[in-house]
Amino acid sequence: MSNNTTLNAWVDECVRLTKPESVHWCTGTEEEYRSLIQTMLKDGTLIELNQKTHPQCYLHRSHASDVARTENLTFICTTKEDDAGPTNNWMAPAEAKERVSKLFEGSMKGRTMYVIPYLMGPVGSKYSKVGVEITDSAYVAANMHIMTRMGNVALQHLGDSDDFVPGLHSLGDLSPERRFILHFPEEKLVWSIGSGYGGNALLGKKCFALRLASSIARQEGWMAEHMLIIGLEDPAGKVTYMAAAFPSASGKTNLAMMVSTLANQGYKVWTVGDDIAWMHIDEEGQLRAVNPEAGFFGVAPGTSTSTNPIAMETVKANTIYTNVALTPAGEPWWEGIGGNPPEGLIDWEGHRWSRESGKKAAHPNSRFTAPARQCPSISKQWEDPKGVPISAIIWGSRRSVTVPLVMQAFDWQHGVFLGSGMGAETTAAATGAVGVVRRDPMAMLPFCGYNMGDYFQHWLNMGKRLKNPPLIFRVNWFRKNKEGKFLWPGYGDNIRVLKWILERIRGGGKAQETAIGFLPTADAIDTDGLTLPAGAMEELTSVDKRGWMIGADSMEKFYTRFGDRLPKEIWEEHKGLKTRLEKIPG
Ligand code: OXD
Ligand code: MN
Repeated sequence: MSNNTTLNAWVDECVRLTKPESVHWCTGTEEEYRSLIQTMLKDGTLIELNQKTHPQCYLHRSHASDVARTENLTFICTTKEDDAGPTNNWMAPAEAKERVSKLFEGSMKGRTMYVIPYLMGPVGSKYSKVGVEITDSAYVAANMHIMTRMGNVALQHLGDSDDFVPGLHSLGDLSPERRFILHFPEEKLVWSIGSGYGGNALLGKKCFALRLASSIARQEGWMAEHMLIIGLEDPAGKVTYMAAAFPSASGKTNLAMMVSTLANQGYKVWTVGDDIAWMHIDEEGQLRAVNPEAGFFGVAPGTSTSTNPIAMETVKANTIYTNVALTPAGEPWWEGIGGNPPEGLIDWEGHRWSRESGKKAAHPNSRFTAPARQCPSISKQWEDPKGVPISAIIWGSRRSVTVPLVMQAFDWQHGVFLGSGMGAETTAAATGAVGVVRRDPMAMLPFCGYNMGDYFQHWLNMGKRLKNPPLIFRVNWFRKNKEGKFLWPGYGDNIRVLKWILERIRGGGKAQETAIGFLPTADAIDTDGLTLPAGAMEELTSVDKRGWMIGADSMEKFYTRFGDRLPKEIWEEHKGLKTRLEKIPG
């Protein structure tokens, strides 16, 4: 029980509905975390990893059909369908409650109900908000310990206010047929049943901090975005902060923890957040960002001491691994960790792995959950209650063709247009086909809790309120040549692109004005010490007229779906792009 009557009443209501055997109010202490781990080690939910090499690290294997976000089973439940918009699945609130309360009825029989008050955002920040998750999964409770500031600290922040986001979660029977992730923005409520997967079940993350928060932010005049936050330190020691939106599993954690290959020149990256940014305009008209989370829920495959040494350090201790493979030495293993798979490897489903099977040993969306505070590159400012001042906004996605390495928007409105029309190749972070290009505006397609036409308008309005709006950029580390080879080395060398962005922020950096935006000239990016294929920089900094024309057609189809809820400024920018492209000879 808490001292908050509204909260107690809601918990009672959930107890009546789900009928748990017992109720545990989480306090957020270390002892509580340890006892959750012990419970799961006993019932087989967790496997202890090698405690010598990976102290306090554990492996969880999920149900084989519960390994990623399920966008098709995720709904925005608003009274009017149009308020959810054409990009969200919609269900009327009454129908959603009626259908899904039946699934919650008695769903926690024989189970412990965990009540988890949690704070999204730094302690003591006026930007932070409280959520309370009720769950019957100890795995979820333990992950919430890492991902949020939870327990008493959240109750203290809440006091006797009723301003908290309740979220009811039950594993149900884990069947995809009875799985629903429901958001009620008008009530500020989440209901999730049938999945234990992070993005579906850790309700502070995508459900609250993005879907509901994006809708709350629009009403309150701020922004909740699917963005990492980094500080770029220059040779003089000055740090400039940037926020970057990338679709899921597209290298956000790698960029957030980048080890700069220009460290010898004095350029270094500090991590503030790797997934979500809450951004407010302060009294001076400056955009400031806080990371609402306290941990990283990162994609394991591809992470290695060469691609992301900082992440490898971060996940050495106090980490919960999900769906990675297990070596005979009791260590986690995944594709891309470096070296050959060891003899006797156990795959993510718990079976002996063999190369001949042709199967991946770790699930492509296997994850690590690790505390942010133990990240070697964590910024001194990461818990600053005021947030960090943002000087640049970056859109990025996987595009093997067309999109240049980097480009700068002409102005805020053009930058909003670039974000709104962003094409992205899909990844394993959600169920469904991988590698298909779809429009993923601001990398928020699966996470915007309201009509995206209104969302674009909100972005345009925010720009007008900013004294010095951050410059907006589009990057693409994933461009390939005709032979299918990456044209750009990526990872730590992306610092070279950030250096150009910093130069542009400071009024320098060589650039050419083109039909699609300001592009660096072929010699503008510092490639000192890099060996690139001949002509790579020219290809990476040129305009592919045909590719952009095709892109513009696909944008048009996408924008048309919003009818008159699409801001006229977006149509204006679209027309401007087409007109400029048509003027290019050839
Ligand atoms: C995530 C995602 O887990 O975007 O961050 O899917
Ligand atoms: Mn994400």
